[in-house]
Amino acid sequence: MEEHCIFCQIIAGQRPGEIIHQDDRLIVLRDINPQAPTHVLIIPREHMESLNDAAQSDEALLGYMLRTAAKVANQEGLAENGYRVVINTGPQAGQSVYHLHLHVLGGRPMRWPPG
Ligand code: DGP
Repeated sequence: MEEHCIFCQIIAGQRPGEIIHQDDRLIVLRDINPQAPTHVLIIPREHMESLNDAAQSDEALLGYMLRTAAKVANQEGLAENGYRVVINTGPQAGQSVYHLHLHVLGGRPMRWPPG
């Protein structure tokens, strides 16, 4: 746990958060500032600053995060119309919380390319 990390604090129960699913490897949290009708975050319990820090030993975890994204999207009723999975990495991509997380967004039409 990183003491000053918002997501580590939520995982540790030191900060409130709407957690809709959790297990031994990750939590699924509703985003506090949703950018779509459904906007959830898939967050590994282990602190890792960004995708850049993922090692070969994290490959199973990364795959599990993606599969969880699909499962949650289905549970949220997004499977038919579609949804988007995003990992912002670094300042130009708009990463604001430096604890790896995956966004799952859906419930409205989306444009490409993203802004
Ligand atoms: P990113 O910009 O890709 O690093 O995404 C960080 C997301 O985390 C952003 O969409 C807002 C969300 N967020 C920041 N602080 C909190 C918080 O305290 N609680 C929750 N639920 N979400 C947060």
